[in-house]
Amino acid sequence: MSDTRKLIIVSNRMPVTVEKKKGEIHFHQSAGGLATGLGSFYRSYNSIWLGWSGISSDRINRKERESITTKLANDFGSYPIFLSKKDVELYYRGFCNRTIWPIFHYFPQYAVYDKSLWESYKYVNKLFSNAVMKVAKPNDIIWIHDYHLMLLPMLLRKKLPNASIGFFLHIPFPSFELFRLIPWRKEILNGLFGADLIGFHTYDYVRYFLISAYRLLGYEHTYGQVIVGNRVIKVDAFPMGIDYAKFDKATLNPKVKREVKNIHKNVNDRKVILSVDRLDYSKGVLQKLDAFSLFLEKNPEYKGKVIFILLVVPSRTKVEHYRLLKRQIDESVGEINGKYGTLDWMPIWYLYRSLPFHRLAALYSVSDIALITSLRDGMNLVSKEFIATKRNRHGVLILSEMAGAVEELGEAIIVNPNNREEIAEALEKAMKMPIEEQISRNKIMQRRLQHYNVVKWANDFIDSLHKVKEQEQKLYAKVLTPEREDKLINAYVKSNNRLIILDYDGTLVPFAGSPEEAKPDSKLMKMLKAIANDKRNTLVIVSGRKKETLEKWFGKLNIGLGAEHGAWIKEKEWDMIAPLRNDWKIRIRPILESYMDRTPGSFIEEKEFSLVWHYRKVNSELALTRARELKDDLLHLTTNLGLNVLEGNKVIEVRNIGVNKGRAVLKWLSKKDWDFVFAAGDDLTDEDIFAVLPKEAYSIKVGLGISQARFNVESIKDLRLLLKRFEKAV
Ligand code: ADQ
Repeated sequence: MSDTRKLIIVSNRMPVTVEKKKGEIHFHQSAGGLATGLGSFYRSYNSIWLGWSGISSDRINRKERESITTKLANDFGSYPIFLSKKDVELYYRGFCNRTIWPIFHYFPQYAVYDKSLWESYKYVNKLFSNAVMKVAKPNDIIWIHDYHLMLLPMLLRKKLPNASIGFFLHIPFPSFELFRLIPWRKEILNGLFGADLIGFHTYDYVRYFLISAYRLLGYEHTYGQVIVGNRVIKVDAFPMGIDYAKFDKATLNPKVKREVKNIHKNVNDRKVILSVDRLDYSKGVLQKLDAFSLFLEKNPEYKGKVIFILLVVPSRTKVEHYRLLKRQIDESVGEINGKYGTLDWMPIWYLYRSLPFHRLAALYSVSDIALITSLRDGMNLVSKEFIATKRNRHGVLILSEMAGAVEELGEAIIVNPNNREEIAEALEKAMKMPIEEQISRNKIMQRRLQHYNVVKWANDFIDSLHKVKEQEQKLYAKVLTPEREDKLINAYVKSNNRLIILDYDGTLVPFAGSPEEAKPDSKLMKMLKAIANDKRNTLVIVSGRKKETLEKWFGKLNIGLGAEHGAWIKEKEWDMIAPLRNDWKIRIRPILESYMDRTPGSFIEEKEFSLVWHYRKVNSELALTRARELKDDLLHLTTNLGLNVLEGNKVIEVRNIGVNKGRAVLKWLSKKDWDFVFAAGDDLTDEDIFAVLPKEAYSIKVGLGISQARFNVESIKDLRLLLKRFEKAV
């Protein structure tokens, strides 16, 4: 990084674990996907890592606390957060692992919803926020990891409005139907939206998240970009990679070589199936044991010729479902070994412990098959590590279609973890797969993994974070600041021939459906009247509404009107902009009607020269799908009929080509030599106005977002305050 900003990484656990044994403090590097993944990356930056030390604060005194902090800062570039036994119980074992983990892994039957756990989650997120604030500078880059800290982005955003904040979720983001079960779902989403960039492993998780954001908070997105107030938030997929070179080269390491020899001695020429997982119900360990048993039953010729190495890493042993699972695994292994084992052959070798790298790599290396049957898995790094260790060598990966890794490892044998027959058949297929085929499949996957390794992943994430910030700055560059507003008012005061063009819905009043709900309030009428009565002003309102509605509302004011997006205009009398046809309606109306019938909450509005399908009140996902389908259906027809299909704010409108607000505005623009031109609008249809204005005109988009307008204001309220100044200026 060329600038002096720090990179602050925040995760539940630091890459170092602190332990107290027999009164002495020990430090050791933690295992686990994240620590392994980021380890190589974060050292290359001017960075600091914040996280829980792993030791409960009740077990250490103040002096120990200080010495731990100093040692971590000096030797590991880390800053510890101390949690009490109670915090760990309620926050970590509680809300994180009894509420979020089961819901996000599609185990709602295991989830508990308990206010005291939620309160603790909020409290610990605040502790993290306080800790970050002790080290952070206003413009630092902060990268927050995983489901333990989903409230942290917003807590930090409130204190550091200019910081670049990224969030990455390592576990799946569930479908809306699951996510909505959590009583505090909105608070969680709001917490995440404090980040500038929200990253997931796969595009599916991105979609699920965006749907939840839309349904729960009403946030819409364009290509994964969400605008909230004056902020731009990007949501995107970054499939986490591994430290490829480390695994690729592992078999050259003498320690690994020795270990490989050892294993070979014990295995003889038997085939080895390997299973590596943390102890977790989401990993489908029981399912693979069951499938292995079925495989032996169906293929008795493999009895005595295959060994299943089951490596299970202890995890969350104090949470009840994990303890139960451990018992079930023990029983299942015992049963299978009891049923099939002989005096000189034990089908399953079961290890329940963590292993040092060289032993894990040796296991990857000697195994013929890796069997991964996660019921849900954010990514699954084990599958990638296995493939990386197999450079130029054979080995077959059997991978669950429920693991995020499947997106990149399509050459593996893909299985549904709930289908025991399919897994048993996959084992058989893997056993029989020709060596050349194994190598050629692996090569394709290796190229991919080598290219998008963990460093590239991390760099990609940070680069995207910078880009979002730049984009936000660009949008912000157009915001009508007080200084710019003063200049505009100055120009207004000095001019004598002013043209003021205003859109109506979404610009002067909030969107509403019926004319009754949307009619102008008395304050607005008073202001428009005052502006119109100034002899130097020509005020025009151009709207998509029918001419009858505009006439009713504004007919008595001394202003120009454009109705139906400019199909009709009124200076003194209403007039058609050009000879227009509407005989096409007979063909288009039945199509819109069929959509209306199948889409509860939608309705059709008929204007003289257009037909509009409104879907504001339709269930949001259905609305998006239907709107897309309808546009596709219409596009085929409308080109031949000389029609245009236009998407407005929750409407799709069909009308004659050549009718648009810009064309109507040209009528007024060409009338005089104006010395002040002003236009304000909010949606796509107003872009046609902005497009025809002279360069020096003051064009304003209400709301942030990409626009041809020169300036943005944040809200209708801001625009009305500005217009109020027109009224007041003399
Ligand atoms: P995990 O659920 O921990 O990670 P995984 O992605 O497989 O799952 O990572 C496990 C890591 O632990 C691997 O790097 C592996 O090498 C290591 N490991 C496994 N067994 C070991 C053993 N016996 N001894 C030592 N090390 C061992 C979470 C999500 C995943 C996501 C990762 C990263 O649940 O879906 O892939 O984060 O984002």
